[in-house]
Order: sequence, then C-alpha cells, then structure tokens
Amino acid sequence: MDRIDLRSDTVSWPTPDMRRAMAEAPVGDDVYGEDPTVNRLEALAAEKLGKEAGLFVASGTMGNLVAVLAHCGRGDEIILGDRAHTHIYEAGGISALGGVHPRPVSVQPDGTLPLDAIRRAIRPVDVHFPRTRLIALENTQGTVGGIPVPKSYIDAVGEIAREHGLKLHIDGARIFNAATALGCPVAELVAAADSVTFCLSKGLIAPVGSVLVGSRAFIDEARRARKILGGGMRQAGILAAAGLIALEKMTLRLDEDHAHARMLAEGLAEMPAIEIDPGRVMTNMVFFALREEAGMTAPALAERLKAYNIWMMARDDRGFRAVTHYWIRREHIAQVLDAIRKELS
Ligand code: TLP
Repeated sequence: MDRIDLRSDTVSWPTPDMRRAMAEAPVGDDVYGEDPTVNRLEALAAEKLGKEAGLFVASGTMGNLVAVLAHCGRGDEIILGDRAHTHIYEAGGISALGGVHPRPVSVQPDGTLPLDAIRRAIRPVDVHFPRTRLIALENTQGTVGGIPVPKSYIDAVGEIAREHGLKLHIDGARIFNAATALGCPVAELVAAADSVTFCLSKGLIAPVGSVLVGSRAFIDEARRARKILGGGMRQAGILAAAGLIALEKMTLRLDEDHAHARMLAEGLAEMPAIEIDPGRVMTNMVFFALREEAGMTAPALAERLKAYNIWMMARDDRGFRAVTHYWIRREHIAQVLDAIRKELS
C-alpha cells in the first residue's frame, strides 16, 4: 500500500498473489451455480466454520441482511446489541427491506449482551407484540474495541435460543481474529450458531466479499434473498479467487496484526497526553483518546498525521480507533508512535 492506513482493515489492498489468482480464476455463471471458484470458496468456508453450506455475498452488510431475511419474516423481531454493526451501521436495512423489528440490548464492555437481558427481551406470545425470531451476536465486537467473545458465552446464548425456538446468527465480520485471539478453532467457536457471516475483505484483505454459512436449507433460502437484493453475481469467481487465498492463508497470520496492535497500544500508553487501557487491546483494534492536555482535538491530530503519510480515524472529538492489518508492519508502528509523540510534544 502507498500509505500507513490505520483507519480500518477494510482499506487493505489485495496481495500480488491474489491479483494473479483473480486473473487466472476458472469461472462460470454463479446464478446457475456453475462458477467453480465460487463453489470452491463456499464449500471451503462451510467446512472451516463447521456448517453445511456457504453463500458468497458482496459485503458483510449484505451477508447480515440476507441472513436476517432468510431467518425472519415481516413483523418478526431480532434481539441484537445496541452497539452492534447491524443496528448502527447497516443503514437500517433489516427494517427498511425486511420489515424486521430490532430489539436492542445493551452491549457490555466485554462484548456480550447480558444473558438475563436477552431472556427478558424474548416476547411472550401476545397479539400486541412482534414475534421474536432471532438473536444476533457480533464477534469480535467492534464498537467496544474489537473484543473477542468466548465460546462459553456463545454456547450459553445458543442454549437460550434453542429453549425458545429461536435462531442464532453471528456477525463474524472478524471471526477469525476472535478465534485467533481466543486460541479456539473457529468451527468450535461458532458451533452454537445457526448462521455466521464473515468478511474476506477486512483482516483477510481480499478486495471484495463475505461468506454466509449455515445449514443447506438455510443457505437455499438465503440464496433466494440474495437474488431479491440483486446480489446474484455472474462470473464472480474472479472475486472468489482472492477470497480463497484470504481463507486459506490470511487466516493463519492474524496474530501478527494483534501483536502490532498491542505494540501500538503499549507505545501510546507511555504518552502522558493519551488515555488508553492496553489490556483491552485483544485483537487488531486500538481505541484511545486524547486528554485535555494534548491541546488539540482528535480530528486535528488526524489531519496533521497525513503529513507523515499516516491515516487514522477520529471517532469523535477526542477518540481514535486504529486498526492493524497485513500492510501495517512492525516498522510502521514505530513511525506512527514517533509522529504522534512529535505532534503532541
Ligand atoms: N465495519 C466497517 C465500518 O462500517 C464501521 C469498519 O471499518 O469496521 N460487521 C462488522 C462487525 C463490521 O465491522 C462491518 C464493517 C460490517 C459488518 C459490514 O461489512 P461491509 O463493510 O463489508 O459491509
């Protein structure tokens, strides 16, 4: 990449290997189910996540929306985090296009939704109420700092879902980061879920795409929902070819990104004008804030860092989120720390 870009892992460019694989990918018409590269990607994704089938979709947002459309009907309700990506950053798609009612539950600092709050949110049968159909979790939970949510918690939510005849979906945009941080095989981590979306285009750095996995019957339904949304792509093997490399190779190196995030956090913690808890940096996200004594706002610092070819995203007046990925190397972390130290001194 041509800059040190910590705004997100979504900004990462594909590797030369990926570009080569894309150019050479065998293709067919995926709406006819005839694209061999897409078929390989969907099968591999399902196998890795321990589910029966997979569906290649254009984005994480589309994966979550298609999942909700396949699980729920109009007027049904979904229990999800009040700071979940699906609730905040997906343009209200589940309501706008699915007629699905969100029932937000407060996301805790450890990325979980309290189990008793989930239980309380499940509607009794009553003509006045929407029908609860689905519980959705996010892993890693982005808005609280990329916190990995452990298998024991997901299993407990799965138990509640089963008791009440509900389905469990996981927005696993960064599920491989979670699995790496927890040292838990990804299939075990999501065993209790009926469906999982994960992204190829974040820490796994493919240029485009996500995969939704679940039972074969669920994926058949999801394929229909994807068609309704105009997401039936044709020679999509061109994109899936990069996704295969993402899934086969990039899932194996995420601990490097996590180590770089920790390195950044530890360096920032030594600066008096910065507020950070390095203990909360568990995957590839670093949340920190400028104290009053920094003498400048986060957007102002972000602007100044561009002079060093460093791009970072201010979350508000004081707060930042920095995200490490494949193109952020050890020496870049030192450069970022030097630049911030200089600007704040
Ligand atoms: N997240 C983006 C922004 O939209 C905030 C980012 O830079 O982190 N689930 C989660 C947990 C996500 O973080 C994102 C993207 C999505 C879903 C949506 O994925 P895309 O962008 O592929 O639609």
